[in-house]
Amino acid sequence: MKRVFSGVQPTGNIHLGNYLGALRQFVELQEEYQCLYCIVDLHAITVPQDPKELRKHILDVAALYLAVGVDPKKSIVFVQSDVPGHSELGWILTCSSYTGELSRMTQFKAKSQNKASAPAGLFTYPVLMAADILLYDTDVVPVGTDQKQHIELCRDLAIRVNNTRKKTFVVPEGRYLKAGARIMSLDDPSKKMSKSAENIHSRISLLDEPSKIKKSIMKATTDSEGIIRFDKDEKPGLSNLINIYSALSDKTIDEIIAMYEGKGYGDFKKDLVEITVDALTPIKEKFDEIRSSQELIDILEDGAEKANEIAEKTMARVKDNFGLGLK
Ligand code: ATP
Ligand code: LTN
Repeated sequence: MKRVFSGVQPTGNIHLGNYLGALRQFVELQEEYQCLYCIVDLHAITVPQDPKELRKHILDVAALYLAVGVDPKKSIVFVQSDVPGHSELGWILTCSSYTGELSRMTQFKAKSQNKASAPAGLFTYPVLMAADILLYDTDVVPVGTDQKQHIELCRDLAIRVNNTRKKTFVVPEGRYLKAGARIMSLDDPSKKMSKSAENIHSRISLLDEPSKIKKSIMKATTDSEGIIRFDKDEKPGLSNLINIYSALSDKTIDEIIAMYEGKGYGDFKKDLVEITVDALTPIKEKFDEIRSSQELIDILEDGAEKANEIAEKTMARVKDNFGLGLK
């Protein structure tokens, strides 16, 4: 069976962009692949984190994985720092990476902008991500399109090691959804919807109350033309909302445009509120049921054990091919 790996950072505010860009694919893929879904806490500490909050967010993401439909009987769900192989392989791959290629990563450039000096972890972040993926001989990595450059780096590193040593790694492919691959911020459609944006109305978090969802959608930036049509350049705000509508309703963009011919933004937004609330209510209910349960801890412990078993085999092969250790 081919293998899938993906991860989400436990940094709070998991939003509709994370859901439509990544989490929704996780559920689809578990029928056909052996899937590993990780809560990447080592990535989260590339920026300062409060320890208590970090622990809380780890369990939040784990519960959200299950709430959106990840099935622990089919998939391995675990916390990154519970498997030492991630850090170990991260270092080994750091030694096969170049500062030039890491300096070109747009996420690093964005996060270190205007700073005289940036945390080294932010710089090597994509190498740890490559380690996450290569540790499990992953074939497919479902992510949002914002991660494309990181996936390419991971492939480059795998190919580089394979070419300079014995074949060590499986070279993975990224998997990006078309609809919802990039959900934009509701208050500024030139930016991606983000966990860290200050304005809470810039995003819809998966656990938002209906009243908050309504407020954020009704406030969302559109334009003054008043005609419902899809045009990313001229009408980025409305096009983003149409995109969300399409992803949550399984209607095509053309069908949606036809439905709203002659209608105003108010009608469209009201329906979008309803569709969003209907999609998120069952997720929130399941989340509330599982978040404080012992079952959640048991699932993560069991997941770590299974992940470790796979990781240890890869690490033995990697160490052997690099000549590390005694055996
Ligand atoms: P942020 O910038 O919001 O802090 P992130 O990219 O750091 O988010 P992660 O938790 O690491 O967030 O991302 C989890 C997954 O969600 C990744 O696969 C990422 O590609 C995807 N994702 C994040 N933001 C969006 C978005 N606006 N649209 C689509 N997918 C997204
Ligand atoms: N960098 C990703 C999160 C992430 C990831 C991974 C995704 C860390 N390791 C491995 C896929 C595979 C992000 O910020 N979205």
